[in-house]
Amino acid sequence: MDSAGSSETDAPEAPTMMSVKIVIGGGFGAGKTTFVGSVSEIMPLTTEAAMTEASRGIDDLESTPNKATTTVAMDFGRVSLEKDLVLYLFGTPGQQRFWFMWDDLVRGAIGAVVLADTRRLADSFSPIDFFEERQLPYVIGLNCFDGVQHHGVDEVRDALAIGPEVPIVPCDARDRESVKQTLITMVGYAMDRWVATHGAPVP
Ligand SMILES: Nc1nc2c(ncn2[C@@H]2O[C@H](COP(=O)(O)OP(=O)(O)OP(=O)(O)O)[C@@H](O)[C@H]2O)c(=O)[nH]1
Ligand SMILES: [Mg+2]
Repeated sequence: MDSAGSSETDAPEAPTMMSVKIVIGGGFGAGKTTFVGSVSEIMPLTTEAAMTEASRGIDDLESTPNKATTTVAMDFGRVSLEKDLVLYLFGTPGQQRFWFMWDDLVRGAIGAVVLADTRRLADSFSPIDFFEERQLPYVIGLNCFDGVQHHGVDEVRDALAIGPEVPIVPCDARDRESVKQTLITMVGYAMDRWVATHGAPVP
């Protein structure tokens, strides 16, 4: 082998950067915008609109009395998990009248986090159905409002009627490390699902 050839071979390979899209879903006020904002390395794009008197009686504000805004289109953020893996996060709107956006938001995603407020678990049914219908891998992030987990992981699994394979991760949407751990679980689960379905490593 000539010297020119060998120097080419010896040159360290530049790491291949991989970027993936993840959707953050969940019921109204489950903490989706907070989740994206606390982990994003860029100033998150948000589409918050003030909640008006007109929403009283339609939106359940009992569990989040200080909530003054709601997402009307999406949240967008970016976080690097490893030096060669970048996640693009798309938070969905929680109010049912904006759910027509969800079909566009999930396009191209490798998986989803369903944020659940354990005081209002029933709000998670529709998001779970949505991701199951589309066969998109999802994990449940149990957002512990006020640091309290009102139900254990097994209770939540029973209540939501989800299989034993779906990871349920207690988290705090306001805490960057906690959000990061939830995302790591999501990516690992999506990769496992890929291997199980395709019988081959993730490309
Ligand atoms: N105490 C506590 N408050 C939280 C937590 N996560 C979110 N919040 C608060 O709960 C409220 C709702 O949070 P958002 O992040 O706007 O919820 P969302 O799911 O994006 O809401 P929509 O887009 O309207 O569906 C805000 O006032 C947050 O500050 C949490 O883990 N603990
Ligand atoms: Mg929001």
